[in-house]
Amino acid sequence: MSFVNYDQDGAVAVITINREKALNALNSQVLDDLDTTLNNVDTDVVRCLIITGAGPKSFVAGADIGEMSALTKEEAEFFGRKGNAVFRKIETFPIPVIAAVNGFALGGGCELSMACDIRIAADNALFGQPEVGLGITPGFGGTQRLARLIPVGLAKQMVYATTNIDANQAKACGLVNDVYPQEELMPAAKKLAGKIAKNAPIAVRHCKQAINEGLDLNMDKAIDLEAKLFGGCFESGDQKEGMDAFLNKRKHEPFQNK
Ligand code: DAK
Repeated sequence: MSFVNYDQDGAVAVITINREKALNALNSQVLDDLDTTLNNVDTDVVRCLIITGAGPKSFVAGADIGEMSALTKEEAEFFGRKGNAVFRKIETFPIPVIAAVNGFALGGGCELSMACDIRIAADNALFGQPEVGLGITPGFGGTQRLARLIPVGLAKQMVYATTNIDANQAKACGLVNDVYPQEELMPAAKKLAGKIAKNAPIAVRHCKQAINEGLDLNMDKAIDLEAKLFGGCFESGDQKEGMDAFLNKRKHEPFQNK
């Protein structure tokens, strides 16, 4: 049995962390299942992924505290590396990934959402990094990605004081793009994913790479990276079709990913 469901509908696929009884907490098996699921995504066909949690209450309530409680230093390091490798796989996944945050996004759950390109939330979402209350530091990127996504003082308060923020506060500080009533979250996520999937896939992938890698570079290097990725779109069928359609005042044909 897998703790991760995968549902593909054309160019959009939904990954659901499915361990509802434990509020979708991430144990080793969930991380392994997530890794395997990601490895099996057919990125020739799928153009946008959505990650969400099973049930109405929780996206992911963190790493599994029961499993972590008994770890030795070496095992904890291994567990941390496993989680970080999966989260990094999501962050660098060739196609965009949307987190549809449907409730608790605590600890590893907040961190999972931050590894995604875009976060949207249901109005019951709650974001936080409660780790220091458990005697540990955030270990799946929480000290790094949070401070890059929201004002650093607020990130520090969330991490040092374990202050949680609700969906509206998350929107106000830019952690999520939009907030929806619970029942509207997945339709909204699919609509957004569909919009992304309709655009030229090679160009979208290159944009993801340019933005993510560019953020770690100085502006001269970042612009150089952008130029390379811009050039990389040319001579593709989709570039020719997109521009030809504009010049001839017609709607472009569906992009072909080539
Ligand atoms: N782990 C394991 N089980 C969890 C869980 C978690 N994080 N969160 C909830 N559950 C389980 C509960 O134990 C309970 O199980 P049963 O008792 O029914 O068997 C079930 O889910 C329902 O939870 P509650 O009964 O507590 O539900 P409530 O609505 O009353 O409360 C809650 C919901 C989300 C407020 C509460 O469950 C809660 O506070 N959960 C823990 C949240 C949390 O502290 N999350 C952060 C976990 S620490 C690192 C790598 C990774 C990490 C750190 C370091 N390194 C390598 C350095 C990551 C750390 C974390 O994510």
